[in-house]
Amino acid sequence: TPRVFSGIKPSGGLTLGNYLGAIKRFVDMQGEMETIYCVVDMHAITVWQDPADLKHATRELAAAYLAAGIDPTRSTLFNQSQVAAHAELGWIFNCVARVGWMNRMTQFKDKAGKNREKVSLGLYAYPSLMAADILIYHATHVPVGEDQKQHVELTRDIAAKFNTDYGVPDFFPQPEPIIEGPATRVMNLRDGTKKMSKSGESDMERINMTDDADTIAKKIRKARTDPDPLPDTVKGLDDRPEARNLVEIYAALSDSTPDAVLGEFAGAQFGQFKPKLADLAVAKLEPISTRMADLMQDPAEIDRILTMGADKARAIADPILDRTYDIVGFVRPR
Ligand code: AQP
Repeated sequence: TPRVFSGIKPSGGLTLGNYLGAIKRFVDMQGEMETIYCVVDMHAITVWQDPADLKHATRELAAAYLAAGIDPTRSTLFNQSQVAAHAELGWIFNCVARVGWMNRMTQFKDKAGKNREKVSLGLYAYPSLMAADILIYHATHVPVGEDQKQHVELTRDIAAKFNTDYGVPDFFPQPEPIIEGPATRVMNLRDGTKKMSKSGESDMERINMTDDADTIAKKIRKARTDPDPLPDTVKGLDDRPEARNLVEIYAALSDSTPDAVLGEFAGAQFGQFKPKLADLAVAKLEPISTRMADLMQDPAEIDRILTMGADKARAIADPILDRTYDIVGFVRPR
C-alpha cells in the first residue's frame, strides 16, 4: 500500500522554503495516501542545538504542521526521538551503507565546507538515519524539496543492498522521491543561486513563517532583482535566478504555474510585481502564523498530540524493526 513519510528538522525558525517545498505539499497529500510526518529532532542535533531552543523549535514545528492543515487524526504526526526504532534501524543502516556513498553527498560537503574534520560524525551519517526514517515504515513515497533528492536516492541504494545482502528481495521497498510543483527549490532572496535556508547568515535572505506582515513586505521589497521587466515566457527567466525565484514563489503561493504568473505580469517592473507578491505572501502566511501562535499558548497540548502520534508510529515501526533484527541474525526475546 502507498505510504508517505517525510520530516523536517527543528533546527530554527521555519522558512518559506520549508513551507512551499515541504509543509504545504504534505497537507495536499493528506487524504490521498496514508501519511506519516515527523519532526526529526535527532537530525537537528547533527549540528549544535541549545536544549531549550530545541524543545521550543520542536513544538513550533509541530504547531506549524498543525496550523498549515496537518490533521493528527488523519496523519501520523510525532517527533522522531520518541520512536526508538528510527535510531535502531539507523545503526543497522550504518553497517549497510558504504563510506564511499556518504562521501558523495553534496549536502554534507556544503554543510561541512572547509571544516570537514571538525563536524560531528552524526552530520556525516545523517543520510543513513534518514534512510531508516523512511524505511522503518516501509514508506513508498517521500515528498521533499530538490535538495533532498540525493538522500532519497541513497535510501534506495541502502534498501537494495540490505535486501541483496540478506537475501530478502522485497523486504525494504524502493521509495520514490516526490519533487513537484513550482517551488521545489526556493532560493535565497539576496542571492538567487543559493537555497533559502533556516540557518543562512542573514535574516533578510529568507522569509520566516513567523514573520509579521511588515517584515515580509520589507524583505520582498529589498529582495535582489535585475533591472529588466518580467518576461512573457519562462524561457525569458533563464539566467535570471532572482527573477525566476520570485515568479516561482508567486506561482506556488497562488497554486498556479510560472507560465500563468507571467501571463498576468509580463512587462511589469519589479516595482509593480513585488508589492503584489508581498500581499500574496502575507495573505497566505499570516493565517498560519496566527494559528501557530495560538497553538504555542498551550505547549502541553502539542506534546500530547506528539505523544499520540508516536504511539501510532511505533505500532507500525516496531514490528518492522523486529523482523529486520531477526533477518540480521539478532536473537530476539521469546
Ligand atoms: N529552499 C527550499 N526550497 C524548497 N524546499 C526546501 N526545503 C528546505 N529548504 C527548501 C525542504 O524542507 C524539508 C525540510 O528540510 P529540513 O529542515 O529537514 O532540512 P534542510 O533541507 O537542510 O532545510 P534548511 O532550511 O536548509 O535547514 P538548515 O539550514 O537547518 O539545514 C525538506 O523536504 C527540504 O527539501
